[in-house]
Amino acid sequence: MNPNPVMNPATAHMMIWIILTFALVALAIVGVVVAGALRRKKENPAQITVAPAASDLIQRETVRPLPEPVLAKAPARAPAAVPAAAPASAPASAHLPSLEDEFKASRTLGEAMQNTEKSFFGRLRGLFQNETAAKHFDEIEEVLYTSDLGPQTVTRLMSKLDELSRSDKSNVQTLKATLKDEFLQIFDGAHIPEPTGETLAHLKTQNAPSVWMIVGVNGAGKTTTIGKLSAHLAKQNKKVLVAAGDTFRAAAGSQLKAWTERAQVEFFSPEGVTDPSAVAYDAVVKAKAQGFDVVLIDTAGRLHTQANLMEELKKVKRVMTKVLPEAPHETLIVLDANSGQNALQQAREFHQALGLTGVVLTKMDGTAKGGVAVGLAQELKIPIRLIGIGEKIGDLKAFSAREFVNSILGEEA
Ligand SMILES: Nc1nc2c(ncn2[C@@H]2O[C@H](COP(=O)(O)OP(=O)(O)O)[C@@H](O)[C@H]2O)c(=O)[nH]1
Ligand SMILES: [Mg+2]
Repeated sequence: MNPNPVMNPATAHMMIWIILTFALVALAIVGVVVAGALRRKKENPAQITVAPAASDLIQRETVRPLPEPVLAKAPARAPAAVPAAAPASAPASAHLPSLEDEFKASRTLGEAMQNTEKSFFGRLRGLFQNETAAKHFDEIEEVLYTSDLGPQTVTRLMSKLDELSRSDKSNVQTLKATLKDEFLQIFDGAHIPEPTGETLAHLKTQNAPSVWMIVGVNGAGKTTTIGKLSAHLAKQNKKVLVAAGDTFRAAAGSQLKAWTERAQVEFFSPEGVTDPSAVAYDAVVKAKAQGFDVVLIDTAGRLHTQANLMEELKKVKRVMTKVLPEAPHETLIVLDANSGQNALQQAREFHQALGLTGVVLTKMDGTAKGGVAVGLAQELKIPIRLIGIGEKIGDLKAFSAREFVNSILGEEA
């Protein structure tokens, strides 16, 4: 008789096989499902990383490089991270020198012009450094005629040299002294006083507010100059308002804002106002009401046509007189020293339309030209007030005719 009344051994064996088979099939199904799910995750990670992808996008937007080339450079871009009240140890500002250091590190005109050996100045300097006299007269003549001084200036200088006696013409020191004297007289004729002390010279800051309108073609250096100028004025404890009057180019406002943050002065760009005259008008109203010392007004350098630009600028100038009859106290044209005789032409046109009170000559560092400084004084009698000698905030100097002439001729100041 079978001791197990429930199941005989053959049936039990079969049952075990059936259970094992089911378990294997179940395992296989689970395996296929898991593998499928893993593959889907791999192909489409966004399904499982929605939040990081969004924050990534925001971050990318924040660090997108600003469109203006100048903003890619240290002085203009970094200020956003350096608010006036930032602690000195703020890590974002660690790579930026302090304004004080930048001012201290800025060069003299002579140093900035060291790299201009091939320029008109460099060639003239070279002639006077080498005292083998005899053929000097001809060489000077050649250098002058191939310079960007402009024909009127060259004629004036040459006729002065021609007056010299035969022996004087072969004396390097006499030639040099004669040219020096004539250059200085040309600058005197344009009423360019020598700067005194630390101030950026002879610009009208005695009215409160003093309104300075900055004009010139695109790329000449208007916005950069305003940035440098505002820092200089702030250093002299002037309360400065910078108005974003170049409403034509989208990037112009942000470039200017970055400079004002670096210079730690107030930026004025009313939301949604696209008319530059309205910006200028409102800026002067604000400056008057809030006791600002100086208002700097940036302007567009190009509109649809040159005639449009001039009309627009005339209007900007006109509307300000409704708030302050004598405004703008200075209308300064910014000219790129590299543009040679074109700079003279630009100055002529702007002067005719706006009545300029002075010139800011930029990029004197490393220019192969620069003789235009003399041409401006000789032909237009517009005083050169400031010179730009680099892209740093301290690279703006009061123009000194004496220093300029000395560096042309390779003399110590
Ligand atoms: N080397 C040098 N570059 C300058 C000087 N002034 C301006 N720049 C550069 O000239 C370019 C145009 O300047 P920007 O101020 O935007 O000109 P804007 O169009 O007249 O406002 C920028 O890349 C500036 O960094 C200067 O004195 N020296
Ligand atoms: Mg600009």
